[in-house]
Amino acid sequence: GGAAAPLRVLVDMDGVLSDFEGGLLRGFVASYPGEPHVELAQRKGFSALDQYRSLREDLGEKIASVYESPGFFLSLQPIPGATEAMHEMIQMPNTEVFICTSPIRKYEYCVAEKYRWVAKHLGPQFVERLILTRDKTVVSADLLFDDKDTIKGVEPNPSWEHILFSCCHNKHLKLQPSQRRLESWADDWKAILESKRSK
Ligand code: T3P
Repeated sequence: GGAAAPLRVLVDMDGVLSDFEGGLLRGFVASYPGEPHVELAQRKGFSALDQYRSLREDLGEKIASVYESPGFFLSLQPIPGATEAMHEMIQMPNTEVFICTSPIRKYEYCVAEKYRWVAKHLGPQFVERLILTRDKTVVSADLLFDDKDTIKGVEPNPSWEHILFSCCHNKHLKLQPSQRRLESWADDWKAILESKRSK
């Protein structure tokens, strides 16, 4: 047969490459030491905003002030194994890797800091491969690694298979039998890539 088509992989940023939840909790406790907080083991649901708001109404704007602050996105720590996995993935033959991330609605600091974070932790070859979009369903690929449980947009049938990347807020979720997870970057992400290659 002819040459197999390259495999195209999208990797989300917050919760998959960068530790949004860890940085958010640390920033909240530092800024609001007297206020109650949600331990990472108690996080449930993708939106930290919703969980803090339901803990107490006014905590919503306080948690939002943390991730809307200048420096927040740039200061996030890499998820363990993430930078190593990305460097390994981009070297693989017949493999096209992109980072696909959604900026927050208050985009002023977030957008520039996402670029700077990728330059700092992954390098210029990944800055070339950074996609910022609020709608990931219109981006075509074979795979999307993302910690968000439900990824919706204008395209009802996205081309990618969503692999749920485990994170504190989605650990408890029971997946459909057809859905797959990557527990961490120590888990077998290469086997997931291989399972999608055209033979
Ligand atoms: P990403 O697409 O890289 O996962 O919502 C915009 C971005 O901010 C998105 O980035 C996810 C992240 N985010 C959270 O992870 N949790 C939240 O509670 C909020 C408000 C944003």
